[in-house]
Amino acid sequence: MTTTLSALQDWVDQVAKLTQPEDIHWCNGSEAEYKRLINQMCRSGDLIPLNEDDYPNCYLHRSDPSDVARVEHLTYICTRNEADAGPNNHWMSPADAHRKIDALFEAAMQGRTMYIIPYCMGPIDSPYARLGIEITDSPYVVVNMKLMTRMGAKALRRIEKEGTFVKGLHSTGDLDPQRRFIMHFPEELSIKSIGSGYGGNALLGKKCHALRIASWQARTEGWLAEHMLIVGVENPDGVIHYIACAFPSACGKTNLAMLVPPESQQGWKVWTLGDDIAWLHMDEGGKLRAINPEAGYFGVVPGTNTKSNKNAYDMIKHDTIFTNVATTADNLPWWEDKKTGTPAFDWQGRKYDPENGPAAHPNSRFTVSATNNPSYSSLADAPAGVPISAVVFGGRRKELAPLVYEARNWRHGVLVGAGVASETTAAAAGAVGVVRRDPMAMSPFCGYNFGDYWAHWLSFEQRSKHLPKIFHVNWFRQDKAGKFLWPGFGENLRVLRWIIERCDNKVGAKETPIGLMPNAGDIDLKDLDVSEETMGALLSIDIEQWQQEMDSIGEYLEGYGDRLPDELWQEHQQVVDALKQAG
Ligand code: OXD
Ligand code: MN
Repeated sequence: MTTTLSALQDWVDQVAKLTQPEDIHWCNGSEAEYKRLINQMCRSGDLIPLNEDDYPNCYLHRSDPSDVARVEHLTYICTRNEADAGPNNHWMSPADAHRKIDALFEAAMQGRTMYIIPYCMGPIDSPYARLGIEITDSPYVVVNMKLMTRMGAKALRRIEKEGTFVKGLHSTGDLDPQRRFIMHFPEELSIKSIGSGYGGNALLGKKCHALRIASWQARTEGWLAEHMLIVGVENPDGVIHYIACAFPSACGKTNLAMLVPPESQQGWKVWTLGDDIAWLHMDEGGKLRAINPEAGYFGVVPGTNTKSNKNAYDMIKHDTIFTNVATTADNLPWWEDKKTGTPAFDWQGRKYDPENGPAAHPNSRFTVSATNNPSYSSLADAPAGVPISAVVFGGRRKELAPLVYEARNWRHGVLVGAGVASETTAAAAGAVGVVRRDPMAMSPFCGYNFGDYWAHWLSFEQRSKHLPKIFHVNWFRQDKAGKFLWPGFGENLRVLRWIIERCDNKVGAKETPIGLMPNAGDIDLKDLDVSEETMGALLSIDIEQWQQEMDSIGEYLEGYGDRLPDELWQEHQQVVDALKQAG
């Protein structure tokens, strides 16, 4: 397979000249190709087959121990004008970035096969989908891209028809962290990544294309590319509301997207459309419609058990690639909180010794096709996507943020999103558990200046009277002794139900300085071990703490100088004034 598109062929030739691969393989995306690469990697030791009886077609990949997470400090947005990348990104001029990274790509593929992966982000026939080509020397990337995207011949045909595609060049290089960079050139719709095989750094369709480059494209084309799950919540009458939720990495997006309703919530069902990324377009009626650009999940494994996420637990029992989990003596994958089995070998393949830390890496991952998921919604493949009733922001906060509150209107909702903060997790290299600002959960992923991004969000208000309502949730609030106040997981459905009732104007709410909150008794607590008193604590707001929070948000927003839209300041002032009055 080669191509009729000369721009593509020229680029492939240029890359081959620079990187000097031994072979070139155009991926067609077939099952046979997938199997062949899997077998090849089993022979080379890149993959280890897992217990075929209990985990059929499942494989383990052990990465280099220095290459286990996204590397935000080595991730750059390379725009001609530094201010366009904004204080939220590391910046390098395109000329310097190309020079620096091309030097690392020189002869990088010697002795290796160069794979050309045509892929489509979004349903293949969707007008909202966008195309890309990833060139890589990693067969691990190819098989992961096969599970995560619509990859192969059909995507290539659409690329040849449209002529436009995002160019992604990747090599695992020598895995030396000193020679590792993830560079984005939004003005050129291109990405260059070297020195890492980790998902977020190497599967270029995901964070690099579907968020950083797409967010830039989305601004110029009038849509939004967001770090959001998409879920359909079906009530006992069969009516489904679709909700898009933005939480920072490893804050439970996959769990919420695959929520299993508890027994007390008879008749409710939850359908998964996506667990990480949503592209939101406005339709002719002014409704926001969402597609999930991805076709698979790259999820955090530890903590997955039959109670926390039964769907995910079952979904990863077959046709799954595991990265950096531990194994048991009978070669089953094992991870902390799996609640069954014991580890024999840790994620680095050493005999398990608790002295060496957790058996599975805290950011160990599964890669799996979305169709494996028992709660998969076939609308995930619908070209027109689904209409969104509510947008929900959230973070991991021990204190301060109540279980749920609603923004007064779209503008206020943009401020609520801009103020999101969360404790850091193992999904990115660096300290864990430190509170940091993560506006719209997009801090590591917005491909341009956040000031311009908020202005873009605000601009939707002028375009429609039918925008979704905006909410904020916090599943992670703790008491003084460090105990979680809310049980989370399946019980989160109770909060989603309140959100839906608000969208349908079926329930009232209490006005507070930070937004609208549930009245006592409006969140169903039937058969739940949460007392009225605990619920009171979950829904309490501490005026003094919130005043400090607004000061801290204000200081953060000031960092965006004159790129910050005035409307956001006005919204900020409104909350500050309301808190003053209440205090
Ligand atoms: C992810 C992340 O892998 O957000 O989804 O880091
Ligand atoms: Mn994510």
